[in-house]
Amino acid sequence: MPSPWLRIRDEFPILHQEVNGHPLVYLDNAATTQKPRAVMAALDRFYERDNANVHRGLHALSMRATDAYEGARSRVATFVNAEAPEEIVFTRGTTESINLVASSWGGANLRKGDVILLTEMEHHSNLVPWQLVAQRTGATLRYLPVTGDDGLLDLSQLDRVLTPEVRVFAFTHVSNTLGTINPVADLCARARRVGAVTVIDAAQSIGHMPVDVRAIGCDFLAFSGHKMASVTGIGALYGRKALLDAMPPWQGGGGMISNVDFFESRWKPTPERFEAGTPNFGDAVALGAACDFLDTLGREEIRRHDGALARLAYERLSALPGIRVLGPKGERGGLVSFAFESLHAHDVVTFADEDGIALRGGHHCNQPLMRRLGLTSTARASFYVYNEEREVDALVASLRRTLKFFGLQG
Ligand code: 7TS
Repeated sequence: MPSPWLRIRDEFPILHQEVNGHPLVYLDNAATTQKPRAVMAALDRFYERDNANVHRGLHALSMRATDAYEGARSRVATFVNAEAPEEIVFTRGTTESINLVASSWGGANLRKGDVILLTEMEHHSNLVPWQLVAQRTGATLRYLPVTGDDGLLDLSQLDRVLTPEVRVFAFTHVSNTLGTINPVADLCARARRVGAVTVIDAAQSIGHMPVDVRAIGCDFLAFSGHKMASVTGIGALYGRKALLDAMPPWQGGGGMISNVDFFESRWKPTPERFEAGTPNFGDAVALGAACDFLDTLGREEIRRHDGALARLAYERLSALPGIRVLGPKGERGGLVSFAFESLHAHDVVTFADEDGIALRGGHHCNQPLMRRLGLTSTARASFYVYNEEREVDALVASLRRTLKFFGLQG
């Protein structure tokens, strides 16, 4: 059988277009990835044949839709190596998954005197939900620092911050600004020793490398479908069953109750307890198809491919004048952020767009980290399975053109 990598770009129709008179070079994959034909076809097939509301009908289509939805749950469970499908709660994505944990687990378990431990490299979606629950419960926030330009977690500080008052330790697997891959299994083991619950933000790892919740040993793990070749509006929260079982609902409505009276109700078991209202079953099917697509490519291979492009970009960009390239020099996730001393990131991104290159510029929802690094914004190139070395060349050529335009070629 030919390798699925050989014709990978044919799987992504959107790549075959020109932007501003140049072939599109899509390097904004950390924001959202493109979707392969197989995922779009699964969505079409579902809506052309099986669509009906789930968990309520006794008719054929509703049963087929329910099977498709629960099949997707099982597929996602095997994708992250959960013990059971019940450990997968479908959500709108990483942000909603973290809000669910912070609101439901945090609301029920945190009190004054408790500490929520985060790191300085968290995305706003792994900061703000914890700030909200801290305000509600009287718990306080504490941070594990990041080392300077290398952008690693400062593990020499871990014993100082990971004290017995820490009830929950929430951290990202891969930083969306630095590209750092954190030692998540070690961090979970350390947290367990003080009895802290662990929450992993896997938004930037789930589509790029093997993610095995049992090998990692985490309690919760949050991710988004749209960053792993699936569609927007669907994602998941993995939660260890014993923890999910003990958590109260966070939204009320149809589908999550076993019995409702005028003054009180009883909840269904997990995961339905956390899925009030009609769930996003169509997009869940697309998420299951994306799991198949990524496993066909092989997640180790994806890690190697994306990491190699990011390291190449890191090296090539480091040779440009007046540039600061962020994050670790060696092993990194599939992205690289950079800032020029004398150029605003928005100018860099606008000039790249003229050359058909899609980058992201800004604070990447990492404002506290940016301040810590003495920056207000960076430009970022982020890679996925369909990117090629020639696209790193195109990026470097475009940046040279921009530097020349501003008289900064050194
Ligand atoms: N966590 C991390 C580490 C992220 O990179 C993102 C999105 C999120 C959480 C939130 O994911 P969502 O799907 O719920 O929105 N990051 C980015 C980014 O870097 N550029 O655009 C979105």
